[in-house]
Amino acid sequence: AAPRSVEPRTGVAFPAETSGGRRLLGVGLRRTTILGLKSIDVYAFGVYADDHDLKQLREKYQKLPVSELKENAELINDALERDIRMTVRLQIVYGRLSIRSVRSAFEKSVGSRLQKFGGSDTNELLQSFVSLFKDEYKLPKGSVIELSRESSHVLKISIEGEELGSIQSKLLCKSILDLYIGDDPFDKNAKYSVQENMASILKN
Ligand code: DAO
Ligand code: DAO
Repeated sequence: AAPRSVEPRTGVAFPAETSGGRRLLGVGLRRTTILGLKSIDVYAFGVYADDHDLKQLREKYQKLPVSELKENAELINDALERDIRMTVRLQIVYGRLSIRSVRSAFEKSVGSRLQKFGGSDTNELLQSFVSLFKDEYKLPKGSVIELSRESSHVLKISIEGEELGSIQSKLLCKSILDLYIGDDPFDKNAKYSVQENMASILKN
């Protein structure tokens, strides 16, 4: 079955395919709490992957039934690790996002994953990426950001179709994707849908 393409709580719609023919696998919502109290919806997101690249994993998983693949942690691990082109498309729903708060949220969320996967010496990598987020950018409601893992683990970031920069780092690519499909994802239903659709692509 095709994945749902509208994030239900925000009404944000995602194209079935994104740049380079990557296919939509799941949609979700990133929320946060401010002042430890109020919950806000920050952005809706869609997770995409290149079919052909995913099929690298076919040989390894083909023998398992879809029902098992949907729950298989190793499959997610391979999706995070391997040279598979993927994109996370974000659409901002919060109307008062400042670049300063994006930077500090990023340092927290991505920073914790860099530490989890890379150990202690990751601050320079984090700062080199965060330095791309210049104060003069604006992210009004509706803005679209794409975080893409290109071939050979190049992370590319674009806002409204304009490339902001790219950096080659397997660790950074993995850490960002982990926010959406890893162990403690922003939206469990989104992760579940991504994995279910990966499983069915591998069986086709
Ligand atoms: O206005 O202080 C505030 C709350 C801002 C919350 C920011 C969360 C940012 C999450 C990352 C967004 C990435 C586009
Ligand atoms: O939600 O915590 C998170 C991670 C969000 C990653 C988004 C990075 C977007 C950066 C855009 C910067 C624009 C100046």
